[in-house]
Amino acid sequence: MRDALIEQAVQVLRRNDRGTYTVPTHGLYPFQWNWDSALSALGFAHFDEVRAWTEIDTLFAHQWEDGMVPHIIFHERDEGYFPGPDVWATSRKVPTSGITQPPVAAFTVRRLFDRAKDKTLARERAKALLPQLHAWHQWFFRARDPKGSGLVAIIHPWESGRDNSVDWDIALLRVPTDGVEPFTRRDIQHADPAHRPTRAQYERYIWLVQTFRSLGWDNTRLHDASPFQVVDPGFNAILIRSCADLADLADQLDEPDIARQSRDLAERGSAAMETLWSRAHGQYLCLDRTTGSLIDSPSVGGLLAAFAAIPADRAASISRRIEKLGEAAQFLIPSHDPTTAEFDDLRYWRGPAWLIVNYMIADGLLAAGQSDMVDRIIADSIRLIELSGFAEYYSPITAAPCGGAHFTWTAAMVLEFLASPTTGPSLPQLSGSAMG
Ligand code: 9WN
Repeated sequence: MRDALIEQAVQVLRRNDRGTYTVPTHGLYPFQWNWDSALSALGFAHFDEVRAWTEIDTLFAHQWEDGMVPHIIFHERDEGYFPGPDVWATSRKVPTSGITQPPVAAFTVRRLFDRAKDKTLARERAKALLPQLHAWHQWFFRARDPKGSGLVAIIHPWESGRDNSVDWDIALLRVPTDGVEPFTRRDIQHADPAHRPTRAQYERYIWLVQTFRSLGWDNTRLHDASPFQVVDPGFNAILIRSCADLADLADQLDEPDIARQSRDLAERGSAAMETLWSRAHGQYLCLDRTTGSLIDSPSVGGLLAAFAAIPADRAASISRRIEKLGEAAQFLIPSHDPTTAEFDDLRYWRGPAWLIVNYMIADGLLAAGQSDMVDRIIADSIRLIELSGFAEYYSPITAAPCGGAHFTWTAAMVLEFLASPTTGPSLPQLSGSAMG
């Protein structure tokens, strides 16, 4: 069974490979997405290290001059996705969107580097990427933390990667819909509308895009101009982890300045993360920066905080939270608490389980010594694959496959879970035969 799953995962990656980048899945998402690519490279590394590095190189070839790495790169024209390049209108030679996504790339690069069989190649590629990764991280603190709080805000739900999470509901109501140009959604032609965000949410997503576009995508203005500014613990944990990983990598690659600056950013972020802790929920919560209040929404974003180094008692509490969620769900980890009224087991980020999130939480909890919970998360992830294939996401109640099929990052995570020396502690090592 394990070898068959590995073989299928490799096939999914090959099917979505466009040579120098991968699409998340055929049809629904026909371009390169930022954190999809970064996480998918981990999968490629199991059978083609050169291809893994190329995925990251392509992503960073489209970094903006100010340091931002965009969330979508529109390498080829395709009318199957909305909003396409004409809506974003960012005036790039190869069109891109104008917002970003969770900065998981430095974590990936460090992992590729540490595990590399071809050390010479890894050194060369990592060394070249180091300043670009650092520039992106610095951009975040400049453009999305203008008051120097140590934590960054997202200014569009799409930046979080958890597009329609319950976390954004109240803040999103502050985004108007007047003046939104007429549009036709394409996503609901590929996926079940009951699994996707609502029309009312899309109108607000597009209002934000139009507003940022009218400001010329000038990142010195967008943060303050946005009526939506949310500090997401999951997003910040990814940034903090990436800064810490970049610091270690920079030490190994003899770049002391990048190492020191990255370590400072990670330390400041970790200290500030404590302001997001909720004793009542036993997990971290989002902060609405426009009101200054924590958002009372116990979502997986607050559990993903474990991806960064957090105090041991916090990690233990998060582990207990996940255990509790497991009493109401058959499959870990629901993206929202199943005991709340807002939970919807099929609708995207309002309940379904996502393997990439499982992977990052498991990775963080493993480092924090929560290995029993890690084993459970990995076992549930594999059960989802066995029952429902390589879907975009799954009902945590029934395991029903949702969204797009043959999903790239889901396949990459399966390779990580089944073939990885660091995240599959209780699973015996595989022979390389199926990886061909
Ligand atoms: C908008 C590609 C992306 C993921 C996101 C996921 C979804 C896009 C969409 O798909 O978002 O970026 O159109 O729904 O929410 O996390 O990167 O897989």
